[in-house]
Amino acid sequence: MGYKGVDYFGIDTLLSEEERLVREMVRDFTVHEVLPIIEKCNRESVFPFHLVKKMASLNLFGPNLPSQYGCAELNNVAYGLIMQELERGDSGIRSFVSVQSALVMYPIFTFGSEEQKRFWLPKLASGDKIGCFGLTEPDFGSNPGGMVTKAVKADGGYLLNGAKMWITNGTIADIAVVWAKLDDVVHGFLVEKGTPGFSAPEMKGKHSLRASVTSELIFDNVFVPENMLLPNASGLKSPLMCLNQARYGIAWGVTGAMIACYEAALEYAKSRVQFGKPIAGFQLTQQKLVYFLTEITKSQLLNIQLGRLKDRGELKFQQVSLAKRNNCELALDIARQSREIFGANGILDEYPVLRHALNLESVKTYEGTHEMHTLIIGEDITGISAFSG
Ligand code: TGC
Ligand code: FAD
Repeated sequence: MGYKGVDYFGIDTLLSEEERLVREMVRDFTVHEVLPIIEKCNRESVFPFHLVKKMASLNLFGPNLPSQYGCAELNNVAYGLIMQELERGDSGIRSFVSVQSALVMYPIFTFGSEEQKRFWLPKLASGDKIGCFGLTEPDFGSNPGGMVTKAVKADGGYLLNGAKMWITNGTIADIAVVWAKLDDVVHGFLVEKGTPGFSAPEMKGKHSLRASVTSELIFDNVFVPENMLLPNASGLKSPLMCLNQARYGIAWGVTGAMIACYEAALEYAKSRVQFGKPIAGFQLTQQKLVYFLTEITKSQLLNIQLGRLKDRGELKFQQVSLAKRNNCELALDIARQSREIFGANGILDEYPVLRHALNLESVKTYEGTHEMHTLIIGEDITGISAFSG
């Protein structure tokens, strides 16, 4: 019998048949294509590039975008389930799909001209082109509105100068969605790999997300033709709208990482004997396992409602913040405590728990730190901004 997942509350009954089928398909992909290779990729710090075409063949890129652009046109719950199953494998694989879908295809779909959509979306959906999203700068992470990357009008286009940092997929991307100020207003630009003055060196030395490419983007008088400006993006709100899509996927994704850690810890606890009995028989171990299952179940219910709200067009960005904040915090805690159940064995890459814990350090940080989401929700419920001053 195939892998059944964790479903303590019969949450499957809340899913449509199509949603379950999509989940099973990606579950199968993770079992057969990701889990057998991921520890090696992590150890060697390489992204498994050969999976790109396989993921494209399963329609995993931009899966909630319209079929006229080569996408699967699934609902947002199915999209979330895709993220959950991918991150049960590794946060780096989910990151790749998040960036391609939520941070590259979504902005082109939402802010692009019809010509840009027709040209880029089918190529990104088929994995023939890879994208990245450049918002964060060396001196502006939580506060992207302070960005100093700048575009100035030039004959037939724009000249771009500045630098981005911590950009997932940067080095392997064919196209970068870059946010820069033009006359002091944030705009989105599409910058192609190989454009003179544009380079994307890979950042090395990461203890986290090792199976994912992270890069700098450097713009030294890069000429961007007029038709590569995203015509319908204007102001910081435009990149922030993209972040909502990615944060939504992360809320679902990290539930997959929680499930991976819980299942590994449960299996280990039942077989590891100390003081004459399996460690699963000690109350303190059971307390941890019950805590993991409880938080997994709560996050699954949160995600479903999040998805249903999104499908009805009723989702507020502050609700996305609440789910991203909560689920990332819990996932990291579950991964760390799972590692403890393994004792010394927990530091070996024979088991997935420390890899997930280290990955989740990034996932809790990117797409808005825990503190940023606290302040976003805090502002929403009090009406008072506490970001500065
Ligand atoms: P603020 O004045 O609050 O907002 C400007 C305008 O935008 C509106 N807004 C949003 N709209 C849609 N979605 C959101 N999430 C929005 N947040 C704010 C806001 O209402 C306002 O609209 P209007 O009509 O009044 O103009 O802007 P601020 O400069 O004070 O900043 C707000 C803050 C701190 C919340 C924001 O900058 C923020 O979210 N900071 C965190 C930065 C972040 O998350 N960066 C992520 C980079 S990308 C990444 O990490 C990819 S990881 C990839 C992977 O998966 O591998
Ligand atoms: P800082 O903003 O310097 O924050 C440092 C600390 O100060 C944090 O704890 C923060 O919460 C706290 N802090 C800051 N301001 C306040 C405040 N007002 N009140 C209280 N506390 C505060 N970015 C992209 O644009 N594209 C990508 O593809 C991308 N991929 C990434 C991949 C990885 C592996 C990582 C690690 C990051 C990635 N990022 C990406 C960048 C990520 O979004 C930023 O790291 C994140 O937004 C935080 O910014 P920072 O690291 O500069 O931290």
